[in-house]
Amino acid sequence: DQVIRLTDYRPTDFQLATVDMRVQLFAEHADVLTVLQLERRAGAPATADLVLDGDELALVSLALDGTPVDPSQYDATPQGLTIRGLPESGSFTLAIETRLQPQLNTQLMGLYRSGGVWCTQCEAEGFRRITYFLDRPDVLATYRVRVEADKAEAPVLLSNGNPAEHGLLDGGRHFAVWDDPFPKPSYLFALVAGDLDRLGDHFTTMSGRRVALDIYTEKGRAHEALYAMDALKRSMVWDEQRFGREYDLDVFSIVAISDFNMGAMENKGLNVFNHKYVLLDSETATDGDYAGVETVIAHEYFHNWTGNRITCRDWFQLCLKEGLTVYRDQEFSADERSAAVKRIASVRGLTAHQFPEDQGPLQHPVRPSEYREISNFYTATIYDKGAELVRMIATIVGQAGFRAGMDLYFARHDGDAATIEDFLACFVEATGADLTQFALWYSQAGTPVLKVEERFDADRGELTLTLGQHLAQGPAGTGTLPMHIPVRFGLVGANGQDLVPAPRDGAPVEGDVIHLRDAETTIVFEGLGERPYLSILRDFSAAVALRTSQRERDRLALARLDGNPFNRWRALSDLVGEALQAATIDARGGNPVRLNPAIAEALIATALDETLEPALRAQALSLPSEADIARLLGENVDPDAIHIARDAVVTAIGRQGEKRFAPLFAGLARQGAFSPDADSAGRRALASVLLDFLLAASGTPDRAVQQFRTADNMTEQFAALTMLCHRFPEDDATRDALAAFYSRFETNALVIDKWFSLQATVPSPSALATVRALTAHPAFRLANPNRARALIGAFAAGNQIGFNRADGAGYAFVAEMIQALDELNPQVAARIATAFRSWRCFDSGRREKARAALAQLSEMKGLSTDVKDIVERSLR
Ligand code: B3K
Ligand code: ZN
Repeated sequence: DQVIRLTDYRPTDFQLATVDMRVQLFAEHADVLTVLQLERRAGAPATADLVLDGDELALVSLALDGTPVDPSQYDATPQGLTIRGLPESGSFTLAIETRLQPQLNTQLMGLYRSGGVWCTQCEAEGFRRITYFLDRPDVLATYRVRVEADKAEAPVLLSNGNPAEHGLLDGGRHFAVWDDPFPKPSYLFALVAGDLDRLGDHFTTMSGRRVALDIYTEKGRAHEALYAMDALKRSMVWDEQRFGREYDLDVFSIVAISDFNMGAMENKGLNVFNHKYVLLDSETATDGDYAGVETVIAHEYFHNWTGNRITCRDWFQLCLKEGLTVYRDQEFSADERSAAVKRIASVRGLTAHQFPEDQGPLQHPVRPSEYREISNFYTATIYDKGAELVRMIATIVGQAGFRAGMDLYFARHDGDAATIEDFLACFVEATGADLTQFALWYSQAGTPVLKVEERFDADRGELTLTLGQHLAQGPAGTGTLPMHIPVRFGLVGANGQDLVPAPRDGAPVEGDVIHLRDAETTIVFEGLGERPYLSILRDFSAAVALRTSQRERDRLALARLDGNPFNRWRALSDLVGEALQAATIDARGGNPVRLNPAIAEALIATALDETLEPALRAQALSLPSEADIARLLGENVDPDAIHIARDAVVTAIGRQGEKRFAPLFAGLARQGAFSPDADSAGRRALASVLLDFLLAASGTPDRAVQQFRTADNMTEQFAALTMLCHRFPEDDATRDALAAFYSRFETNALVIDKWFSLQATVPSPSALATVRALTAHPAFRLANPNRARALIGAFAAGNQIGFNRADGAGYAFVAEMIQALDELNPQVAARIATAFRSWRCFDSGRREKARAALAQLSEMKGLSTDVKDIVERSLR
């Protein structure tokens, strides 16, 4: 396995125009005939060989313009096909036959079977597991695909594009032909065949075209796709209104599959989804699941323009489609739900997942310059930091400028395989902005620290701000130059009103944005009659780690007064974060944990503040997680102390607020039928955090038992079960509830996944024994990615004290499971292995145990490139 470098990019020697495929599906094998129409590129060497990618392929036959090719003219291996002596000019056809065994494909890349259904996953390099091909995103072609199968076994036959023909064949078989008129790279190819139910609907586009919308599910479950269908239609409307983007084919289909490596895939006109992001109803899915379905449906749909109509030149440009599409789905959710709550949730996700990645051994720039295994680069950095960069561009050029730049991007690059430079050029040309320095964000890895100091001169009425940026050189070694950081801010007056800032002439301030470009900048605001409260980095306008000199008093005031709801949340969150760090130091020293009652009071007041929407109050009351506290502490972390401290802080807040929380909790009880809408979900979220405080204060499980028994929806039932398991793991009531839950939902894999993850995340050193025992449970299947993630992934990434046990048994167990999983599915194994990424933050005892587990893993024979890459980078 070698390193692929951005600087080595060059176009192919051959150009591909059309792909004509026939895929014949049988019980034990599949025959694939692929006819490529090719031509040597102008200027390419006349003698250059055609080198096609393959992965575990078997060549059956090869013909050039209808004549079999002499074996002396080509070399075929499972990993590639090289053909010599092809025509110097003019177009020619190559017919390639391969034979596959989809039923044995446990990697779930290429063509495989899931619950009897044939389906494909090609991004990034799965198409080469179906046929020999120029399997790279800058090779675009139109596809015509004929699928054949037994009619009873696979009444539904799908591929990309529009339906062209279908009919019967001998022996109970049938066929369907699909035509995709839009040139696409191979990673967007899809094929599905099986006995599926269909939920049908339609959408009329802004220009009046009727599009058939179909969601395919396993038998008997089409009704569980109603919410997904609704989300799809809302996404289609939104993209027309917000970005002027219309859908382009006659059909748009989604297929829900139970064995899937990730969330979903945006194949042209035929999205294939993990069924987790399609199927749900109120009895089996939580509010979080509803929000997840809405987001993923929107995300994949938005890819039709940002990813499919305009794709990436090479995989180094992955954030061009992923960061941009995440930005688009975030904006959609902000418009459909509450913008402030969505922003808080996104930022919490970014700091919980991307920051540790960016600050540890797996750090890489948003546009990497090299990789060994591209599957390992579908990361929080590419997706979520990538989205933050797009958001920063929007902040720099303004909303109207952003739309103008996007319009130019769509107009200029439709049908292209584009680069980040192409994208940035559109904003520069549309708005006149200079993004030269900003572009460093794409190449420099790491989280910049933004330091803000303030000084108020009461006599002169002047506030002086000193802003400094610092980027430490990390393991990626990608540079530390000062970047262009847009810092949104406000000056808050004593009554909470925003003062109009008057920066001294020449200051880099435009409206409410400071443009920090230097390592350090000083800005003076004049004409202030009183000292304002500084509300800095509003809405998290840049992906930085903020350090302020702000005092507790100011933060408490901002938590009450700030007109920017995001910053109001952050003021509280910073206060609580600092309190939790101090509490951890107390706990570690064996001292009683203290909490400033004023901080608890600020939280309680926020909970009771009826002017704030319940979902926002719920966010304010959800304390930083144990992993968040570990990240804030940064080094020599003792997760057991964190657990004790956090629990003590929750109990202290619960006791202080109990009398006020109880009636508030009772008042949130719903009248009438369940609804998954954002307001109702927000009320449930608030009730749920209140319940946790009440349980901590009372020390008895009664309220949770009651809620578990009477809930008529999964959100409330699962919240109660979670609190029982986490707070009262040894209680009989908990054991009974877990058993009742299992037998009620035994046949619903998605709910049983929740049952597994819940037990994997019980914060106790004994969770390891539970998890190990659950690997022998009859319902556990390592080969099913959702199940493997639910048990092993959840334990490794979501159980701070279980995984990081001081004796190293958690690390050893996870390493052992990664090795076993790697033999089946390297991609999923590698993803789980990323749980080790923060190992250097722990105390020296744990560090040594983690290093040993990683080192042992890296020496295993037969390890996949995927896992080896993660393990070796983690050790660097
Ligand atoms: N583009 C796919 C991800 C493919 C991951 C390949 N290992 C889903 C998405 O981001 O929309
Ligand atoms: Zn995506």
